[in-house]
Amino acid sequence: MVDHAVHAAAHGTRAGAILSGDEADALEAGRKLFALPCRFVWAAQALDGLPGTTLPEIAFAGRSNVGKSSLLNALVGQKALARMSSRPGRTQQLNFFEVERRLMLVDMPGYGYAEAAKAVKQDWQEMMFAYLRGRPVLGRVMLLLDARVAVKPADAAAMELLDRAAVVYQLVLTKADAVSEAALAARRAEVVALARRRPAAHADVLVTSSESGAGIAALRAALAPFAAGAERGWRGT
Ligand SMILES: Nc1nc2c(ncn2[C@@H]2O[C@H](COP(=O)(O)OP(=O)(O)O)[C@@H](O)[C@H]2O)c(=O)[nH]1
Ligand SMILES: [Mg+2]
Repeated sequence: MVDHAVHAAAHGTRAGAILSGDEADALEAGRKLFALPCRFVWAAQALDGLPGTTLPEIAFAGRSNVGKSSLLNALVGQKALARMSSRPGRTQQLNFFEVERRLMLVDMPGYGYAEAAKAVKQDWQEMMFAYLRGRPVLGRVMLLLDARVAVKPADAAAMELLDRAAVVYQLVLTKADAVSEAALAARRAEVVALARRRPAAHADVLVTSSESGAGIAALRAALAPFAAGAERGWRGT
C-alpha cells in the first residue's frame, strides 16, 4: 500500500500529486497518531519487569549505532525522547514509550557491538526471544538496517531469531541521506530481496532518514493501523 508513499516521502515528492485516496488517508492517519503526546513510561531490565499493558506494541530493533534512537525521536517529533532514558552501557533494557493511549513503542537493546562478550550476546538473544514469544500485544518489529553498510552477520542472526519467534518484522533502512541515490537504490533492492527470503519478514521495506525526515511520514503511516482504535480496513494485509 505505501510503496508510492515511501517513494514520495523518500524523495521529498509533494504528496498530493501521486497519492491515491487510500495512501493519502494512511499518511493522514499516521500524522494524526504521532501528533499525539508521547512519553517514556518504563524501562525493563528483565522480562519479569515488563509493564502489563493492553496497548498494541511495536518494537524497534537494530545494531548499536544504526540510528534507532534518532528514528524514534523523528517518529514522535521530539528531539530527546529516546535518548533521555537510554543509558549507554545498560544494553539489556527494554524502554517503553506510550503514544497517548494508542500505541506502545519499544526500544529494544542494540545488538552487534564488537566488544560485547559472548555471555552478553547470549543474554541478549535469550531475553529478546522470550520477549518476542511472550508478548501477545506485540504487533510488529521494525528491524533497522544502516543504508551505508552491508547487512552484517549480527543482523542475519537477529532475523533468524525473529523468524524463529514467528513475529512479523519489517526492514527499515536508516540514514538514507548519507548515501547517493544510486547506492540507496541498490541497497534497497538488496534488502527487498533479503526480505523475500525470510519467512517472517514483511515485503515492504521502508527507507528513512532521521536527518532529512525522508520516509518518516511513510513509517508513521505503516504503524498507524496497529494503534488502538485504528481503522485497519485500508491496509489490505
Ligand atoms: N546521516 C545520518 N546520521 C544519522 C541518522 N540517524 C542517526 N544518525 C547518526 O548515527 C549515530 C547513531 O545514532 P543513534 O540514534 O544514537 O543510534 P542507536 O545507537 O541505534 O540508537 C549518531 O551519530 C547519529 O547522529 C540519519 O538519519 N542520518
Ligand atoms: Mg540508542
